[in-house]
Amino acid sequence: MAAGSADESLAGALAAHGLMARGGFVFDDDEAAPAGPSGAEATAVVLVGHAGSAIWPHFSRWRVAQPAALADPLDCWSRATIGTIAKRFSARAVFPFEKPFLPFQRWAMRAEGLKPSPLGILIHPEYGLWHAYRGALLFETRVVEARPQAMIHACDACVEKPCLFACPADAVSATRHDPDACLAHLRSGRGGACLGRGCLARLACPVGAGWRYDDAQQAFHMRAFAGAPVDR
Ligand code: B12
Repeated sequence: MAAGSADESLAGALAAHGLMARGGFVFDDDEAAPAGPSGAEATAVVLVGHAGSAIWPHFSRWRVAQPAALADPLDCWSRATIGTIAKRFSARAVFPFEKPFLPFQRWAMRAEGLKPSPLGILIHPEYGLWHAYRGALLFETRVVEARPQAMIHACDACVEKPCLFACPADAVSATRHDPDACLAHLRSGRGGACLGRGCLARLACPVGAGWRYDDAQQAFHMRAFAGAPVDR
């Protein structure tokens, strides 16, 4: 996380939308960094994301004012919200959904010391699987403090590993996650439970259960992932 009073106002600007800085780091001198706001290589990156359903009321309020047929509404909201904040803080905003994909998960591992769960999603010791990245701010001048890399990896301490037994499509195993099997199940007509309640393997994880997304948010993400129409 960046230091100083500008940092506090960045935290405030993000919190006004249910977002927060999810750590950051300075790119190594010999590393090819993405471009910053001027087009020169960025010096540092701060990840922007959320834990739990903090963004949902903000996004939902914004969405009712948008055309009903707006495609990829959460991505549009992220662009509008984080893009505006980036300008205010002389940063360049980049997004996890932009192609070619930027390595958001690798950045997050570096910034916060997180590791992947068997689902492919990074697990956080407090938020469990209930967090995500909506963008990142690339700075050319900003100094970001180094973060300790040794976070507790909750999956290592989990003995029963209920996530491995909860997926009706057998898409989750200790060694690989099979998104194609997940998608085939969701689109088969038998995936009603997953589409309605959210990913059953994710829900089976006992870590950070208090941060679980609310029902509307879970259904939105699963339907968006499956390419099904999303309710307003
Ligand atoms: C492509 C993609 C997918 C593909 C995965 C294909 C594949 N095998 O790689 C599909 C469409 C299957 C997918 C699904 C989901 N994804 Co996805 N996905 C991405 C995306 C856009 C790009 C990944 C990438 O290629 N990066 C480029 C490489 C160079 O970056 P990297 O950091 O080194 O890449 C790491 C990931 O690719 C990861 N990985 C490899 N295989 C898989 C498979 C899955 C399912 C995931 C999640 C990650 C993952 O390992 C790499 C090494 O660390 C990222 C955003 C991003 N820009 O990273 C989100 C992202 C990884 N996805 C995310 C999420 C939440 C999901 C879903 C849970 C969405 C949902 N429904 O809610 C589902 C999983 C549902 C399920 N049960 O299967 C989050 C993870 C957040 C976290 N806490 O870690 C990300 C970061 C997006 C975000 N906005 O935060 N995803």
